[in-house]
Amino acid sequence: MDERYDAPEVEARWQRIWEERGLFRAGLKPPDTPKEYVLEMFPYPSGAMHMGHARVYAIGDVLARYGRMRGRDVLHPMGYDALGLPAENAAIRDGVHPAERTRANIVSFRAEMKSMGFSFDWGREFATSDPAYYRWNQWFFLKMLERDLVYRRQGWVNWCPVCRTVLANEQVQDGVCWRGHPGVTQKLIWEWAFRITRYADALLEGLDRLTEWPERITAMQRNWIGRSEGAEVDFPVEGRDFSVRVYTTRLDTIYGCTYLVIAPEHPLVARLVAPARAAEVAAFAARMLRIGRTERTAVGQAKEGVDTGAFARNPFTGERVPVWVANFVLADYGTGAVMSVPAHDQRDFEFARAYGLPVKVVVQPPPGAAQPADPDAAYTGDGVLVDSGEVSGATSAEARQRLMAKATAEGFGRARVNYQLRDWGFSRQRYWGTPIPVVYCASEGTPEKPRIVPVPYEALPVMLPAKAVLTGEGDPPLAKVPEFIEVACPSCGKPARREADTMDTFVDSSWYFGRFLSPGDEQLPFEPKEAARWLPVDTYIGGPEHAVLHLLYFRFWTRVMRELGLCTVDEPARRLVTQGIVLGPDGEKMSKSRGNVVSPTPYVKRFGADTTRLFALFAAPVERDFAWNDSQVEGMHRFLLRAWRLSRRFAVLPRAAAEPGEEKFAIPTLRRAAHAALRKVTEDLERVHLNTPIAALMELTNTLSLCMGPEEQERPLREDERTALHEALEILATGLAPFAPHLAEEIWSGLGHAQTLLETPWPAWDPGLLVAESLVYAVQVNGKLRGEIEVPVTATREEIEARARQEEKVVAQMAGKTLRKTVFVERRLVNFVVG
Ligand code: ANZ
Repeated sequence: MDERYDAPEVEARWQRIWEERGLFRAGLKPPDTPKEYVLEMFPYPSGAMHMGHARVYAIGDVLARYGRMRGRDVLHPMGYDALGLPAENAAIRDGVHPAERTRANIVSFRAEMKSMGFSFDWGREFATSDPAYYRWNQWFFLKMLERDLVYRRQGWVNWCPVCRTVLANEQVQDGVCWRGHPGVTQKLIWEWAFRITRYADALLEGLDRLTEWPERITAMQRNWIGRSEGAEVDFPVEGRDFSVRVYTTRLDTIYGCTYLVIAPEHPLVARLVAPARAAEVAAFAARMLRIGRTERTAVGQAKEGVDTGAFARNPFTGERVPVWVANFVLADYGTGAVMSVPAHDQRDFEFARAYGLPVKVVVQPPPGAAQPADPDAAYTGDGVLVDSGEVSGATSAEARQRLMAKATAEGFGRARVNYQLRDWGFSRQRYWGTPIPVVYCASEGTPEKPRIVPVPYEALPVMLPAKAVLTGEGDPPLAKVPEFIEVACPSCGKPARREADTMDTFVDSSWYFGRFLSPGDEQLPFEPKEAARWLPVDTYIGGPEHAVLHLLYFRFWTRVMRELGLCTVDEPARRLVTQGIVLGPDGEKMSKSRGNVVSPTPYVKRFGADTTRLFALFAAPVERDFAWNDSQVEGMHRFLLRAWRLSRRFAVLPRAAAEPGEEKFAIPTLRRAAHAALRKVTEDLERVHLNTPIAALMELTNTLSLCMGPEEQERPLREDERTALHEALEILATGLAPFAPHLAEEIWSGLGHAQTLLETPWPAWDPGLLVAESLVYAVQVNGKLRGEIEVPVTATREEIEARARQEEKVVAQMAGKTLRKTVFVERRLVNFVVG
């Protein structure tokens, strides 16, 4: 039979049928139907979809289709994370307006997704660049302003002195700006921040309940939040009326403190520096500023510093210690100052070595523990205190407690919890983002600090002006659009200026999952009633590169939304699936900027969407990275064609008029194979293992081929054989449905079903068919096969060994020898080792 499988025709036909029947639409089932919200991280609509996208949507689509077949009301939406730097940078290069580029990109991106047969509820689609969307970013901003969750602060940014503009981190490499100018420095500017740190503890505790998130991800979040319990201690500066306040987690080591170090940007630097050292200290601080924080504090970066010439007094010991400034102390962590204990902290140790500062041991490893062997390293563990006045002989833990009590009682120290987590600075000096809805009224406040007036809710959205000149130079683009920037103050009506910064696009992605619930809503970001139905997201799928920022922001935002009464959940997603990264053929992460992008479209055209989807899923387990290689695409295609041909052949096999004698294949074997495959597919889908079910379906196809070999083709089929084959083909189609949905529907309808697979409940396997009654064991003597025994599955090891020893050849081989060992491999073999 040489019928051709016309993938483009078949796929377009089923896509039409699904759409006509509205099978992807959520919320149409009776309200007591269990719900399932399947969400893939929405894409930035670049010019074309690549295999990385194809894979993530294929994973989500399998789960969404499977969920529907399990009878759930499935919400599976799609939209576009359309604002942001790439479109703006491209505009600076080639002059195409970001809005125009985005519109065109969305059209082609959508068409590519549709050609893949993804089961999105297209009626809910939106782009974050729609004013109807970003207006709610502005609404959230105002709500958060009311709650003091938004504030203005000074922050350091990358600054290119040639372009006279602020740069994103990704626009700077080794101090050179993306347009090739060296000398990028740090600049302090006013910016807006969200007070995410207010939720540090809540975000930390919430992680314990995220039992269906990969542990790797929750561990990274825990680290990022970085809760630390310690103490603040004040060291009075000699001859001055102020102190240096340090933060330490090792108060027990304070007798070993031999100097203090403060951050170059610390406001006290200028006040305490000795006049003779002022110039050197200022030069050092200026140089540190140019280097930038990330590079300065990188692991392995040499420790560098200068002496301020000032001294402070250790409040416990009364000892004088010099005060230094160094590169490794961060201005914005703890108090920006550290008490250095070189004997017990590695960084302090290296610094002391470099500058000849004293090292004083105050902690000995606990009795019985190995003594520190390396003279080039600090002993950083807890232990027993020595040379530490009143706490000598105490353990580190006791010492911390007692010293803390004393410091608190005398008022020079106190317990303190710190977090690594920083507030989220979200203003960008960019065009293609959400305008921040405030104006600066010059008639109040001072020219440097004008009054901030929020735009009233009724005046939202503050529209991004269509006309803007994007040069990548000078002031932020919006500051150069007078029609936008010059407004009447909403409060007093006098001339005012709008904020020219726009929002970070992480704002958009922090709550888009809510907007899908009621995308047209004009009263609220989304309807609380819909949130009650659909939230949390049941399975959220995306790349591990979002482990911290996006996933943390979206957890934070959910808590805020709950406080605003929009939803009742405090965690946005129940299960998180992080898929492996698709690498290009060159082994590098697939991305447009690297030029190693493989588009699914040529594969869809040549082999069809089903093959392309199947390959993207079969190539590797969901969470594993893999390099694109199309050698297996043909194999996938052949497998699908084989499955389809089998179903076609079955359709034309003649029926036997009466039962002819002997059966041509073992019906129980076929049925067992089919039900075993169904069970494997079902169980693996539940665990989001998506490559192994495909392997199980391939195996089933092999079994089916054996049953429908050429001989059977000629021979009329007995009715009971037909029934068994029909059932196995149905299971094959069902199992394929989430993965290769078009071909599966084609097989299914060929088997005589009027209803689509999507509307057909997922079947249950018959456990009765899967219990094997007996097992065959190989029996070996010294590794050589001497016989085979068949035993009931219920037999114990002792019974099996006893049976094996009775085998004739075994008896002969073992005669006169001593049994040294019996190797028993469950379900397989018994090996007697004799000598
Ligand atoms: C003295 C000491 C002795 C320290 C010792 C450690 C070991 P975490 O756990 O991250 O909170 N530190 C404090 N503020 C800092 C800053 N702004 N920049 C760089 N380092 C800073 O770490 C707290 C420890 O990091 C503090 O405890 C302090 O060094 C240092 F044997 O104080 B420790």
